[in-house]
Amino acid sequence: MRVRILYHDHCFDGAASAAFFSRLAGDQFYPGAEFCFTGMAHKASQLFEPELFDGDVNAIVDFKYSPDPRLTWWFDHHQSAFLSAEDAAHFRKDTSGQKMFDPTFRSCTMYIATVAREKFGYDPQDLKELVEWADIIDGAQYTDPQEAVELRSPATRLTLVIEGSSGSETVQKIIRMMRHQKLEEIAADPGIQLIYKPLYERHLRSMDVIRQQARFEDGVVYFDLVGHDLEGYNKFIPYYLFPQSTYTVSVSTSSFRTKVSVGSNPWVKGPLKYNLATICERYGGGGHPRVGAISFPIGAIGQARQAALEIAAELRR
Ligand SMILES: [Mn+2]
Repeated sequence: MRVRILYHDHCFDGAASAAFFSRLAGDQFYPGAEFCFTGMAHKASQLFEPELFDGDVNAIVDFKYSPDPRLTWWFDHHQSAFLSAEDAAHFRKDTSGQKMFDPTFRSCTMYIATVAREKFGYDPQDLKELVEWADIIDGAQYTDPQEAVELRSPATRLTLVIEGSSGSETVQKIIRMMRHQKLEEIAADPGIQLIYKPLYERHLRSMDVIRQQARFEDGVVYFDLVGHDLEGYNKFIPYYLFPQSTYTVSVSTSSFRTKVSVGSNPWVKGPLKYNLATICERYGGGGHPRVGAISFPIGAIGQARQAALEIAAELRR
């Protein structure tokens, strides 16, 4: 029996969701199953190639819905969970009881853990730390920008590795470790340390670059990282540098896309004026009310910059 798990790649919550779901699946439903993981990224072209669903059981966690009949399980908490109105209608007709969506959860890991406990009576005590940290990280519940940026806890150091490592191999190694090991142990693993060190240097460099590039005006921090190869920078750096800011808009590039990121300062108290997922959806992107993104094709830098400038102008109003 092979269980294929598609998860949101380069995201702590995506990795933790994959680890938690694989434990639920192995302990409660498919004993002895072999788990295979596939990291999913938002991109401008087709998301789900048909050959992705190659398991006896196929699951998607912390990522968009697919109407593919081979999909067995689905858990997501993103406001923009459906690629189309047809997909949303397809989900509403589902009768399996194994496709679940609740955008009120701060993290998909907490969502899966809650459903596992309430619906399936599964409550693994050894994964409590993982679930709590996923909720802090994905829900931006850090005490202050220092906690998020200075990387003093194992979970924040692992976040740097998960967000910054190239390819999916390292993230999948971490997912397999998350199934049974403490975060402290994983972060201290010599193989993970080897990847962490250069990423930490890059993290420090990204702070310098953002400090140089950023323009702060009417509550909005705007910066352009095109040419700096810094996609996956720590998204709390702008609020560490500009604690009085409310929103961040940035443009960055990677090997497979040009990305506009739109975020809000989690330490600003009270409701925000704009829903960032809704703004990003207008440009073909999505996310959550307080953080969103838009993916453009490689090379579509002009188009991405125009969208970013328009959004920054809107947020300054
Ligand atoms: Mn998530």
